[in-house]
Amino acid sequence: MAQKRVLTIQDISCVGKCSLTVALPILSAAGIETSILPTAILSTHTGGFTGYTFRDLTEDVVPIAEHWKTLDLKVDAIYTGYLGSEEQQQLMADIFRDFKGTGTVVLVDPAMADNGKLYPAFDEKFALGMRDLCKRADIIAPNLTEASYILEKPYPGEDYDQPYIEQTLRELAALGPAQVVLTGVSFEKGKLGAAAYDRALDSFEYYFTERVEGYYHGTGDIYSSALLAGILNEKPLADAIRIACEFTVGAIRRTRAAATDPKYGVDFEHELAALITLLGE
Ligand code: PXL
Repeated sequence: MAQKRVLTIQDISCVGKCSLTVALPILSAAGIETSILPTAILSTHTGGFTGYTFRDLTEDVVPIAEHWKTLDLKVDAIYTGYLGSEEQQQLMADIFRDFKGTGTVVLVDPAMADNGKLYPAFDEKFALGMRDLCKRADIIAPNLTEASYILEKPYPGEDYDQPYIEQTLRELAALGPAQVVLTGVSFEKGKLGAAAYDRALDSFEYYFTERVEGYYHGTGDIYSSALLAGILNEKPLADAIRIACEFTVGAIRRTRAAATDPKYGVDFEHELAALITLLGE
C-alpha cells in the first residue's frame, strides 16, 4: 500500500510541546509521511508562559505553496491547526484548492481557544475567520469553547446535556464539514471524552475515559493528530475518536504521575508504542 502523506499547517512552538512538535512525531509514528507548513515560530506556546517571541510567517505561505505547485505534490490529508494571522486563514482556502485531490481529507482544528477564552493572540474577528475556514473542511475538531466561538453562542461551561451537544454537533456540521468531533465533553463527574457526528449517516458517537485533574497544554493538538492518524489508517470515526482519547489520556496520566509542569506539554512520547498498537488492532 502506498504510504500516505499529510500536509500539516500549524506553528512551531520551540518549547512547550504542542502544534507541529506533537503533530509530526505522532503522524510519523502512525506511518504517515508528514509535510509541514509552519505558520509562525514562537519561543514557547502562549499558554502559561510570558515574554515569548512570535515571528509571523504569513509572507512565506504563498512562495512555499508556489514552489510546491511545480512538484505536483499529492497529499492524502491537509490538517490545519494554530494559524498566525487572519490573512493566513484566507490563504488556507487557496492551499485547499491547490492541494486537495480526489480523496484528500481536510481536517481543520480551529486551535484558538479553551476554557471559555480565546488564546492571547486572537480576537472575535479571528474566531469568525476560523468559522469560515471550518466551512471548507471535511472534518473539524473543536473543543466546546471553540465551538461556541464558531457558532457565536454563549460558552456553556459545564452546564449542558446530551441534547445540547447533539444540537451543537448538528449546527457545526451544517456549516459544511461532513464529520465533526467535539472534544472536552463530559456528562458525568470524573469522565471526559469526545462526541462525534457523521452528517451522511446522521449518527452520533461518544467515547469517554477517566478525567485527570488539571489543565494540560497541547492536548488538543495531540488529540487531533491521533484522530487523523486513525482516519488515515482507515479506522471508522467511532474507533478514531476512541484511539485518540486513549492515547491522549495515557499521555496526560503519565504526566500527572511524573508531576512535571504541565505547561511544557504531556509525555505523549512514551505512549507512541501504545498508539501504534491501537492503530494496528
Ligand atoms: O495547543 C494550541 C496552541 C498551539 N500553538 C500555540 C499556542 C497554543 C495554545 O495556547 O499558544 C502557539
